[in-house]
Amino acid sequence: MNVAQNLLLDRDGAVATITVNRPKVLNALNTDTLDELRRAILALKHDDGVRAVILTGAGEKSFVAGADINELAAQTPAGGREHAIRGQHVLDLIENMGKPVIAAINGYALGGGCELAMACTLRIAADTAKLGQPEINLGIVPGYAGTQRLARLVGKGRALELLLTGDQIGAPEAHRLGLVNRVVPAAELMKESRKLADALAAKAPIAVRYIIDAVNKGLEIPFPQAQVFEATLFGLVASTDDMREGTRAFLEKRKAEFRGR
Ligand code: CO8
Repeated sequence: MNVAQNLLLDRDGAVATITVNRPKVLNALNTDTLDELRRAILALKHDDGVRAVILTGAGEKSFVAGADINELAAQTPAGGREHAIRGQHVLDLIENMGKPVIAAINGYALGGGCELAMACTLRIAADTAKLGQPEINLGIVPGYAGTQRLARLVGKGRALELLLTGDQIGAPEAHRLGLVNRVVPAAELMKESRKLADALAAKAPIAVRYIIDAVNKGLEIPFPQAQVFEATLFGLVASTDDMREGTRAFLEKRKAEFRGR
């Protein structure tokens, strides 16, 4: 289904797939694409039938090769700040949509593309993928929170090396650094992403949402408060049918059927 000019949206059961569809410019994110992405994520967030999302790029060459440099080249200081804030907002929505979003990195994930992948819950890379933050080579800094998410994902020293050299790294190196969760043969990327999405879609949706929340929010507040936050979420899940179903299914030696209630 075509939901927008620059995105494809496919829905199969509980799994939705968003494909950034500007292959002629290696799926670079222009303002319209970011806005379409924002609307698609909000729609999927509020659709109870969707339990996991896969995000990928059209074609075999690129996931997303960054923000659209045509737009960046014409940017004013005030416009640049607004553009960065708008992009950060969209990536925040992805990170905190409360459902697992799997980045299926099918090629270049550079600059804003790497930032987009980092905002996803999990990252599976094709063995042919290349990742990096090349902004420094354009005389700019990342603007979609790449300096922040990269340092949190791979540590300060490794993040500074990638950010300051602007070097592209291959999928195996990205895996070694912890920048991607898994590397698979390119031909199996979508199959493996779907397998993982199906597995996550079968989990208890409220518990999934709380785990994502606990990790995302917990990392930004002092540890003792984060523990209280976790304990509160633990108490909240005790009110769900899914908790009763999950524990009963274990005791009855059967597979749990979670309903998100
Ligand atoms: N923006 C616009 N067009 C692009 C982009 C891009 N990011 N990347 C590639 N393209 C276009 C090329 O211009 C080319 O167009 P054309 O066919 O009209 O010449 C087409 O895509 C194919 O690209 P190449 O011919 O360059 O393909 P190659 O295989 O030779 O090279 C590369 C592939 C290495 C990926 C190369 O295209 C490249 O280096 N691209 C730019 C990567 C980059 O620097 N990305 C970071 C951009 S900056 C950014 O993302 C900041 C994010 C935060 C912004 C905050 C808001 C202010």
